[in-house]
Amino acid sequence: MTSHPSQKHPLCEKDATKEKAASTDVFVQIKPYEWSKARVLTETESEATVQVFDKSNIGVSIQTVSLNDYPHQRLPLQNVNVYDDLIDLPFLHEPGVLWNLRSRHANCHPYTRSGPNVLIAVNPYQWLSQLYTSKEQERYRHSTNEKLPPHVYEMAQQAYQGLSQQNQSILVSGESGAGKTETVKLCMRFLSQYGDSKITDRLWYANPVLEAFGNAATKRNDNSSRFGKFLTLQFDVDCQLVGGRCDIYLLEKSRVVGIAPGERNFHILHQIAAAGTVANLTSPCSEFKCLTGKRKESDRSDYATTLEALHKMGICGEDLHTLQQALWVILHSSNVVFANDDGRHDSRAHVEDESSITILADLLGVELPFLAESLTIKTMHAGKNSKIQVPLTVEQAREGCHAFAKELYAQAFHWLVEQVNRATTSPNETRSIGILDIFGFESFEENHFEQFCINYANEVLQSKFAEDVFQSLLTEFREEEIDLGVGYDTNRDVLELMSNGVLSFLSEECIRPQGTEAVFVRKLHQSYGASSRFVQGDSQHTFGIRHFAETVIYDAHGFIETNRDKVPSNLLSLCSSSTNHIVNRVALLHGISQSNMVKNTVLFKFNKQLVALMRSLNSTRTQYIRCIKPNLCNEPLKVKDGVILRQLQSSGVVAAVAIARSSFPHQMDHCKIMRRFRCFGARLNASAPTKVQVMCSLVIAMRDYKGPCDETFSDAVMVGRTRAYFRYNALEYLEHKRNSNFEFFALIIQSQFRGFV
Ligand code: AD9
Ligand code: MG
Repeated sequence: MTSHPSQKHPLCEKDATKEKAASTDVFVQIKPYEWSKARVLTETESEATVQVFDKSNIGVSIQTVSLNDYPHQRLPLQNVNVYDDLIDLPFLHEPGVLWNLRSRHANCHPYTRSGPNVLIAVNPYQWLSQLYTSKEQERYRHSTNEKLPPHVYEMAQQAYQGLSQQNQSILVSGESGAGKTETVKLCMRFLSQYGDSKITDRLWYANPVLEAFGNAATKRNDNSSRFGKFLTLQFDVDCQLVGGRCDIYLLEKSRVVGIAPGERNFHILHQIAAAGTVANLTSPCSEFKCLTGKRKESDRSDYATTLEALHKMGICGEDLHTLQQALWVILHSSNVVFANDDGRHDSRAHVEDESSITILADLLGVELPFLAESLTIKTMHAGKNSKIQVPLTVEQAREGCHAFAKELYAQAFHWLVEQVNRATTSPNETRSIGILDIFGFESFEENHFEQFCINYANEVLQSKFAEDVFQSLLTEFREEEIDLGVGYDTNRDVLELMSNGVLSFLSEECIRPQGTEAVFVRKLHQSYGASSRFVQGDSQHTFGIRHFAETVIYDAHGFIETNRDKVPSNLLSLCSSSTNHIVNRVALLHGISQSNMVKNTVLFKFNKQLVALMRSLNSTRTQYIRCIKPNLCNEPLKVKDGVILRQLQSSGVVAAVAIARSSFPHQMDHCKIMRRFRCFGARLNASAPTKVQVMCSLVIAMRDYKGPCDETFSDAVMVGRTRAYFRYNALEYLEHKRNSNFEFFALIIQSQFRGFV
């Protein structure tokens, strides 16, 4: 569907008038990820001299571009209208998609459809209040025949309407700071219309609670969610919103003890330290080693907001006190310093300053000597009934203390999620809308275990995405009465490499007492060396995977320890003796499962969660929201082409549609075909052409057509009920021929004109 006039970018209007004269307007790839509009001045087989235009459509330079360097160096720029739906772009190529998104973004239209089930949301980084008024909500709620501009509300309303048939889900993805969490909140806000305020308020208050405990300031986002979330909104038999619950994935608990420069720990730790609410245990923030990063003026008042939200969730009194104490344990544990007497790295450690653990013992409700011993000595089984006590080195003691703090934070978070779910879940669920807010594909200079897990989840979700997009295309073709007769590439081989390969070899090394990462990588290489998806690394600790988005090289250092996720047994016994029931959970939940080492590994547990998630998603109708960052400095109205293109690729938007359209990537509706290619002699009724009429005019227009593999018209074009689909070169051939015709007529007119003179 073409956008209404107010949505047109000024550039596009200018260009539309010039379209006939500017016979060879193209997108040229100046460098990777950078496309510019240009006009071809002269052209040979291998290169073209072009006038390049800047973003304001002003010719800025003349350049010679080699047509051999990039496969799609020169792509025709036809119909520079701005479309609400990428599917309507006559040429589905990256610069075309980019042009469309960029133009919409400049005009404060952050949302664009890509087919019936996919919405692209380019983060506006400014609150476009006019888009989110209650009037707008009403408009989308009551839209029946009117096709409204693409919007998150449209997706939410479609999900709601679909409830009468089956459960629904909306998958929101994108990289950090792309706007996933805000988008989920917009969906929630829209769907809150269908519930009474008592329930919707409670659901709403779950957000500040989860964000206080699960979010932190990072370099890319001041309020970055450090966990994945699947929110299930529950509806009763009358389709009224009656409650909700959430599942969480992969909390980044390592942040508790290690923060990258310029980042902060979880908000709640800063907040509680700033507020200092536990009698006799207060310390200024700066005294806690785990609270690095800039101080926020609002930390103290934010804590008041968090407390209010906790109260709304029913977390108060003794429960709140227990939770606060657990947080203080984490803060104080970061201040414990281990030392040894002779300074040798392998000699026995002791706690340097006893006062630091006096507070800790108090908070944990255990005796001071017991705590000191648990932190510095490990008990090992020697034979059946005897145990020996082995003193720890400074390094080992520090690592044990870190493992304890991380696990305690994770357990506090899980406990909190249970309480939130208890407060918000309804027993009257008959239908549901699931909303997934999950980290997008990651590829950094160095990629570790966390990136592997995140990318594994993204591959799993991508396989569903590609299947759904392909299915919707099949439906479209069925409606067009076309038999497509093609399949599509799946990413099954990557999933097999990641689950059967990485997951099982890593598990093997995790349970082997002397397991090493080098052996894990070697086993992977031995079994998958021949796979096209496996890339050999340049050391014995690195390996690469060709993901659907791009190739990522992983550094396997730390894979085993992170995956084992062990809390030392001496600290587990300490936890079971604590008077704090959240601390007890560390021993109860972590300790029990430790008896089965494979089942306790991070990847095993995550895989199990993913399987459950996919099972539940597969029983729903799924819609997708792909959030995109327009620039890396989080500023409104700024667009960096490379940044957007990279995300389009890694979110699989263009790839998935291209997979689906691989055989017939371009399309045009019947009326347009008749209008556009009338110059080839088709004198037919252009306002309501029939399929046969369109077929006839295309046959005439393409009678000389020969594709790169000698295809003729019948191989290159499929004419459907309302539109025709073209193979890669076919539409280009028609456009080129049409432009040549115009030039020819222009010459005749010119010569006649000269004759008159
Ligand atoms: V992360 O993976 O949790 O680090 P998200 O969740 O993708 O990330 P988030 O929703 O937190 O990003 O959005 C980042 C920032 O973008 C917000 O703090 C807002 O300042 C900004 N944002 C996001 N969506 C919108 C919007 N619809 N309108 C205006 C927005 N600003
Ligand atoms: Mg987020």
